[in-house]
Amino acid sequence: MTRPAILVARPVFPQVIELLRQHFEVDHHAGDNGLPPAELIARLQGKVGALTTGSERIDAALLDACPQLRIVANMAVGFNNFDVPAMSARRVLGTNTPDVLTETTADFGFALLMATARRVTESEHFLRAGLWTQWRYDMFAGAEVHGSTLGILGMGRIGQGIARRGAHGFGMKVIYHNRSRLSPELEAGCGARYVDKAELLAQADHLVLVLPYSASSHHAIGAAEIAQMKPTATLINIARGGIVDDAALAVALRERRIAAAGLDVFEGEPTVHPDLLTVPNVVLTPHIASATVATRLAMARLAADNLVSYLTRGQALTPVNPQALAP
Ligand code: 8YV
Repeated sequence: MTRPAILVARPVFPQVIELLRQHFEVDHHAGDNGLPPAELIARLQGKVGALTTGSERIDAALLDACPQLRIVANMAVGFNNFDVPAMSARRVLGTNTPDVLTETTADFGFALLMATARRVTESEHFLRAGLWTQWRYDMFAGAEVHGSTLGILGMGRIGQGIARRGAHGFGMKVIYHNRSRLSPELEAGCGARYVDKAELLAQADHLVLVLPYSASSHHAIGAAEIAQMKPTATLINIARGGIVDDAALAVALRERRIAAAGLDVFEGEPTVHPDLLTVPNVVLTPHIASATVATRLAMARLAADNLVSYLTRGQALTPVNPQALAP
């Protein structure tokens, strides 16, 4: 009996490829660069499943060109690279990797907050450039973290993890805004108080973005929102590029309308807005919030388990559009 064929569209741990080879004919694109759309379509011919990352766009054109595709397993919790209605209409299941990356990503949100507030990378560049010849009382003096007000926009699992770290670890006053308010129990558990978006912008000393990307969150933080923030505030984006208007942010950073920003995600990544590369008061990282060895392995395993479970037993573990399978 011929085994089902799948495409792994990005380099993945060898042990996960081995696991997949126990069940499938595996075509593994192990190159460092992603497949351009036309090549992705070509490689998907004859494949019933695909393991993707957030950078492979699964849209109607791709689905129409790959009618045999039944499941796309994203190695990411975010799935804004999926056109979910188009997938559901064609009965293609999508899966993501929730939970396994929550605490690791919250850790990184805090790492970026700390690095940004305390000017860690800016001061390291100064040291490496051999400029440390004297001392001044305000040399790389940054913003206080402990005891300050932490604002969180988007209060899912990762947002709650960041809130717990802020409230319980750093004695911060935590405020949040979200489409829906948490239950009183969850609010108490993570020490956070619900506020409207205007109050969040006005009160936060450190504003962390952890909301999913969609048409309604596009440029949720632009020039008008930045203008409502404190001039001493920092802005941290570990959510998705496009939630922040990067061009407007670069202007605001240059003009010191806010103190600093920490960005792990960018509009049009891996390309970064050139103006962000020239302002000193921004910490830039290449979308690594979930990148610990253990967590990336757990994400890859969960994506692989979704493929195995669905294609061999008809049941996925973490589907994002179970409605695709409704009779
Ligand atoms: C991924 C992420 O590493 O899970 C997500 O949504 O943004 C990251 O953890 C990235 O999308 C690659 O798939």
